[in-house]
Parts: sequence; structure tokens; C-alpha cells
Amino acid sequence: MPPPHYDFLIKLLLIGDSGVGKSCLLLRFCDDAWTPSFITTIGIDFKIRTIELDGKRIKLQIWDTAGQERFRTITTAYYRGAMGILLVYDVTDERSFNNIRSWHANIEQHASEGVNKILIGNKSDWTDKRAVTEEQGREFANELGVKFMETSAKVNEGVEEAFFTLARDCKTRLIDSQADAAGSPGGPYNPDGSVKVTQPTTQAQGMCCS
Ligand SMILES: Nc1nc2c(ncn2[C@@H]2O[C@H](COP(=O)(O)OP(=O)(O)OP(=O)(O)O)[C@@H](O)[C@H]2O)c(=O)[nH]1
Ligand SMILES: [Mg+2]
Repeated sequence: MPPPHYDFLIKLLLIGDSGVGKSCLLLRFCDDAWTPSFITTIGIDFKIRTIELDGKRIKLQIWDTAGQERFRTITTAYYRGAMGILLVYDVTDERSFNNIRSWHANIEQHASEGVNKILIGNKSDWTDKRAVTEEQGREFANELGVKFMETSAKVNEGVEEAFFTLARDCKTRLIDSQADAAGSPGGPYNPDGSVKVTQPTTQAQGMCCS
């Protein structure tokens, strides 16, 4: 079997209320595209982008969940496999910000322990409709003990930074945990001395994908 074209596979997950812009963030990050039309996600979707971080090739498999309540059973099934989670709200919609608390509680309940998280306030371009200040977002992130960033999928502001920051945190954690396992049989290294990658495990299930 030929070696994979990446050093690490990192699985990220986008969660948050319907309409906050999760799919647009993913479209911007993976395809550098934008659409003003709202096509609500049905169940779950994913996209791939390979990035380079500190000289390593990182394949990001990014899962985009539907915010609508009726898909909650399907979407929460994907929490467990996530290494990093983007908790997204809309800075023009206070309700979506208030709901972050319950999205965060869902992570505590369903995600793997130690999963990396980042709070994202999206639609920062929409200044006249802003309902949540940057300071409010930052304070809340501090309270939750997670990083914070505002983004605009529309004008492409903060999007790269948000995904790269989360990917870097995940990579650091993976390397640390592999170092911890170094003493164990079949430790973290390949026979050629390179660090083992996290191999793809699950395939897209059901309603997928682009
Ligand atoms: N002004 C502005 N509008 C945005 C931005 N991001 C998304 N939108 C708009 O917000 C609407 C919803 O975006 P989606 O990305 O489909 O929302 P979603 O979070 O994926 O929604 P669900 O799939 O239902 O969970 C669309 O009309 C987008 O054009 C942004 O950064 N700025
Ligand atoms: Mg969507």
C-alpha cells in the first residue's frame, strides 16, 4: 500500500444553531467560495483540505452538522470521533450566542475527553446588525476555557486563522499523546522512525457528501 500523502489526519466538527454560517465557513475554508443563499444542511456533510503546519502535512476532514433540532440524533453521533470542535454563533443573532451554552454541554456529554475547542462569532462583516460584541464573545470563551475568534465567511476574515488555530492545537495534543505512548509496545513510531499518522477510520455514513 502506498504511504498516505499526509503526516496527520485530523477530524474537526462544526456545531451551532441553524443559520449561523457553518456551511459557509466550510465552503470558504475548503473551496474559497461564498454563496449568499441559505441551503440548510440535511444531517451531516464533510469536506477535506490538506494544509501544511510547521513542516507537516495535515489532512483535515471537516464535518459540518445540521443545526436544526430534528437532526440532533444523527449529528451527536459524530461528536465522539472529533478531535477538534468549532462552536459557532452568529454575532447578529443573540439567541445563537445564548445557545452556545447548550452546545457546549452537548460536547461535554458526547465528545471525547480532551477534545480541542474554539468559539467562533461568525458574520463579523454585518456591522449594522451586530447584536453580540466581540468583548462578550471573548469573555464567554474565557468562561468556557476555550479560544475565541470572530470570522466572516462572506468577506473571508478570520476563517483561515480559526481553522489553523484549532488544527494546530489538535496536532500539538496528538504529538503529546503519542509521546506519552512512546514507551508502550508498538509505540508511536513507524519502522522508518517517522511518527505514525492517525489513519482514516470511518467513511461517510448516510447523507453525504461533497
Ligand atoms: N453577512 C454574512 N452572512 C453569512 C456569513 N456566513 C453565512 N452567512 C449567511 O447565513 C446564512 C446561513 O448560512 P449557512 O452556512 O447555510 O448556515 P448553517 O449554520 O450551515 O445552517 P444549518 O445548515 O441549517 O445548520 C446564509 O444565507 C449565508 O449566506 C457571513 O460571514 N456574513
Ligand atoms: Mg449548514
